[in-house]
Amino acid sequence: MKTRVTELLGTEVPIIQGGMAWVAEYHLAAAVANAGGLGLIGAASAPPEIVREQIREAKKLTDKPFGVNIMLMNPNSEEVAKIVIEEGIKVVTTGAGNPGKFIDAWKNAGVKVIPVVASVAMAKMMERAGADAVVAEGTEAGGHIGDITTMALVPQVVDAVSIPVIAAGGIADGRGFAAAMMLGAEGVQIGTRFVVAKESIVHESYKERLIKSKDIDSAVTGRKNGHPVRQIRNQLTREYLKLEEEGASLEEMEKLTLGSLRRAVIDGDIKTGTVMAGQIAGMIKQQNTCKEIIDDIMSGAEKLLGNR
Ligand code: TUI
Repeated sequence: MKTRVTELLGTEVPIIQGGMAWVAEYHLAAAVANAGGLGLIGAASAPPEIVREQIREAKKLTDKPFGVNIMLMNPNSEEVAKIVIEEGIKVVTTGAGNPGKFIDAWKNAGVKVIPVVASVAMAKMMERAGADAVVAEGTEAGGHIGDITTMALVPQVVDAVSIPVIAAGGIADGRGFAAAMMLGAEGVQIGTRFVVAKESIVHESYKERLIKSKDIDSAVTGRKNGHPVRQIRNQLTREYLKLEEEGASLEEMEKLTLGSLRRAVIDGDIKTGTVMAGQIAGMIKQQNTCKEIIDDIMSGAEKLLGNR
């Protein structure tokens, strides 16, 4: 399937992988790239030199295009922004903030820039700043989220900008892909289903928790402090939400979340760790390879949409 997104990215299919903190490391990014999508290394809060290493390792595993996701709340994001240029990365996606101050430097270096946005206003601002496409991410997504659902956000962003729109949040199969296309998107970003990919280095306990999860199993922490994060409900979210309710200080809440994503993803502590996942986790029933995931999404979508 060819769209402006496959043209922009040089991929076989218009599917990009979410730039998930701790999860989106080079094995996953290379596996998605080799399967025909856009793999991404999630820089998250990693030290800049680790990001450079990750990029170099991914290059050893694939000759297909892959990108880097820059999490803008990371105080090191300026250094990471330079590293992607030095390493010849062709595509950058950004999350959790406004990448405006980096866009000119990336464009001058020939890097395609795809900010993740959660509102029409942000999408328009990014188009004006020179973005090549936007990911419109609905509140169904895992991790740090906005307020608007994918169903309401995507068509409003499509109407507001001329650059291609990639839909994200709540998409994990061919039906979701086809629905996104019907809303005017020209590609999708998939996170949660790739967490459970066979090539994903995520701890088995985390993957099994997602496979076991139901539609209503996620909770959103941090609504009060302005950093809402969707994750699977567990001991951590119950304690965190109780503190939030009681009006506890940020420091108290940070004690719970310090290192909590690593604890879940690497150590498999799904009780006191942060088990980020989207609302679509309830639909994921098994581990598959990235190639099986992408082929399943595309064949399901093509049955619904016809060959394009
Ligand atoms: O960024 C994400 N998802 C993430 S980042 C992340 S790391 C993290 N860990 C713990 C606490 C908080 C973050 C985990 N998941 N998705 C893309 C996304 N971006 N969703 C929403 C936004 C967003 C929000 C505000 C984009 C722009 C924005 O603009 C605010 C501004 O600066 O104007």
